[in-house]
Parts: sequence; C-alpha cells; structure tokens
Amino acid sequence: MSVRVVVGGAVFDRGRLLAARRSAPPELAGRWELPGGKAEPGETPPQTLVRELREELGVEVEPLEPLPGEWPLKPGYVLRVWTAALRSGEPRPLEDHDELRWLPPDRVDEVDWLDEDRPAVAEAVRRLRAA
Ligand code: 9L3
Ligand code: MG
Repeated sequence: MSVRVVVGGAVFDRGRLLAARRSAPPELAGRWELPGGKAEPGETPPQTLVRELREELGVEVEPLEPLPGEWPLKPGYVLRVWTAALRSGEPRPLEDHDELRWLPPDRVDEVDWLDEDRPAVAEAVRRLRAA
C-alpha cells in the first residue's frame, strides 16, 4: 500500500507563525495545526501547499524549504511540512478551520497543537527565532 502525503505549511509573516484551529472531523476539532492537506496524484509538495492554502485560507504563499522529517498520521498518511512566506491576502478560515492566530515565537505554546504537528512546530519556531 502506498502512503499518502499530507503537506502542512509553517507560514511565516513578520516574525510570526500561523496557527489554524480545526473544525472537522469531530475527533480533531478544536486542536490547532499547521494548515494544509492531502497531495493530489502528480503534485509536488510545494504545489499541494499553494493549492491547499488558497482553498482553505484564501491566501497566496511561497513555499520556502522542507523541514527535515516525516510524521505518521492516521494509517496510510504521513505529514511533511514546508516553511512558507505569506505573499498576498489576509488568511481567513474558509474551510475546515474556525479560528486562525498569528503567534510570535514566545507564544506558540498557547494553543493546543495536534500531537503529530508538535515536532514540526518546534523546528519552525527555531527557524523563526534564528531569522
Ligand atoms: N493533519 C495533521 N496535521 C496537519 C494537517 C494539515 C493535517 N498539519 C491530518 C488531519 C487529517 C489528515 O491529516 O487526518 C488530512 O488533513 P486534511 O486534508 O483534512 O487537512
Ligand atoms: Mg486541510
């Protein structure tokens, strides 16, 4: 069985990281994530990220680089994360989210991240602090 890739975005803007609170499915609702979604056949991860964030948040992002690592999700899915810069638009929760927050590095722990996103969030914050 092949594994399906879910691409999440560590979206940066003016020294802050974007966090998105899921509204679905019920078992994930209320938890916070790096927004993104499933790759379609033939898509590269940056293409997936650009498409998903357009659909979910109504913004244009520029993927920057992949974070090292890959994190298991539900059976058959793995999470990969790319950093990305916000290029245009103000994110709005158009699909699958009910709240968005821009978090400076010292406030990233104030939201309840999905367990599987936590290592990527920690690495994204290291990069934000170093930038
Ligand atoms: N998921 C986990 N962390 C993330 C993302 C974007 C997604 N940062 C999980 C939640 C779902 C699955 O991956 O179980 C597919 O995500 P989506 O297509 O519902 O966003
Ligand atoms: Mg999604």
